[in-house]
Amino acid sequence: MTLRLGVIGTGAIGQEHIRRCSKVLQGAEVVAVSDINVEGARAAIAKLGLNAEVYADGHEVVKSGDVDALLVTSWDPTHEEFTLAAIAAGKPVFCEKPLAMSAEGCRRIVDAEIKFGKRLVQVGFMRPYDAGYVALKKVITAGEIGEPLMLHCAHRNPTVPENYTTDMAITNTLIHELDVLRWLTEDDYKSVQVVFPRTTSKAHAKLRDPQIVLFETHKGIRIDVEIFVNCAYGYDIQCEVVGETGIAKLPEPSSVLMRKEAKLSETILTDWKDRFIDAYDVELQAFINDATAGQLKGPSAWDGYAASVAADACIKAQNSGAIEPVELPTRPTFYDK
Ligand code: NAD
Ligand code: NAI
Ligand code: ISE
Repeated sequence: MTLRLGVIGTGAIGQEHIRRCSKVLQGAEVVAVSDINVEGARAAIAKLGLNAEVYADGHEVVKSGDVDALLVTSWDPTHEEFTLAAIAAGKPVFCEKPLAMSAEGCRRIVDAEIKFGKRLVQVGFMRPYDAGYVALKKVITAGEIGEPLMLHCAHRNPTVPENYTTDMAITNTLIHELDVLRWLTEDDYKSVQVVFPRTTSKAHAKLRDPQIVLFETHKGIRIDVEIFVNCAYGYDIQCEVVGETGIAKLPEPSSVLMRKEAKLSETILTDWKDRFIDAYDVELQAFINDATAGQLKGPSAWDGYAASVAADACIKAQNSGAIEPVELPTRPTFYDK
């Protein structure tokens, strides 16, 4: 059976996901697309030689009788609306991160999904599908460095557009760490503080960059994450776990070591599309397989909610300068594995 996909949002990642679902992965075809920029949507499918229907309104994609499942790849503030519409239509939905702009919005999705009675939502947290993070978790779980005590992480982008604001460093960027570090440590956040170093001259007026986010978890692990989205030199994701008996570090993406012009060098990637290209393939193939089988298993609406509960506390901490509690309610049994 071929899963017929409708894609809402044909920007950067929408085009990437349309390409991989049509040309790389098995078991799916893109039959409908939509974007508020209708010409952009048309160009996106023409570029790939696809014969998908183009709709002016994402809700038409959700309702279309030709569409079995949805990919929501539009701007962050639109995710909640389209995910709720997919649940109301009883269709599986892969929603890019963040699931919604606040914990409250994510909770509405969780409640709607529970009311429907079956998992319909997978959130686009791809790092748990990345071979490097999987290898790192294996080392920790095997007890090779003892119990984790501290994590030092960095999320660096070379540059961001002018509409990127200080809170988006949390909701749009740190949200990946907020999810993957829960998964990696099998722990939840207890409190958070945000401190601002000297701001880079490369940041636009509405952005304080870089930021350092400091967490304590329930087990007492201390985590520092540097978010630096105008770092200029590349797209660089770092994660170092300090344990009782050793240190484990996220592997660097492989690259050729060059000796040239009196320099020893390796290339650093500059684009998120390339850094996690394999992980996106694996996460979406899993979504296609699981949606076809009628049982989603990837990052859930609850994971999206848990990340947003922490994100809300981070934004509060950005504004207060104080240590803010992170209060995650008990997970409903509906989300037990
Ligand atoms: P983008 O701006 O390039 O593309 C977004 C597209 O959505 C635009 O074409 C826009 O016109 C369209 N859009 C906005 N509102 C819409 C609506 N209501 N209906 C239909 N289309 C709508 O952005 P992007 O870089 O592709 O990011 C899209 C989403 O993907 C964001 O939520 C972002 O957080 C997420 N993302 C995730 C990753 C990741 O690593 N997991 C990477 C990039 C982007
Ligand atoms: P983008 O700006 O390139 O694309 C967003 C698209 O959504 C645009 O084409 C825009 O026209 C469209 N759009 C906005 N509102 C819409 C609406 N109401 N209806 C239909 N289309 C609408 O942004 P990008 O980088 O593709 O990001 C899109 C989403 O993907 C974001 O939520 C972002 O957080 C997420 N993302 C995830 C990544 C990941 O690694 N998982 C990486 C990059 C983005
Ligand atoms: C983007 O939306 C992503 O999700 C990327 O993975 C992240 O590195 C970047 O900061 C976001 O803007």
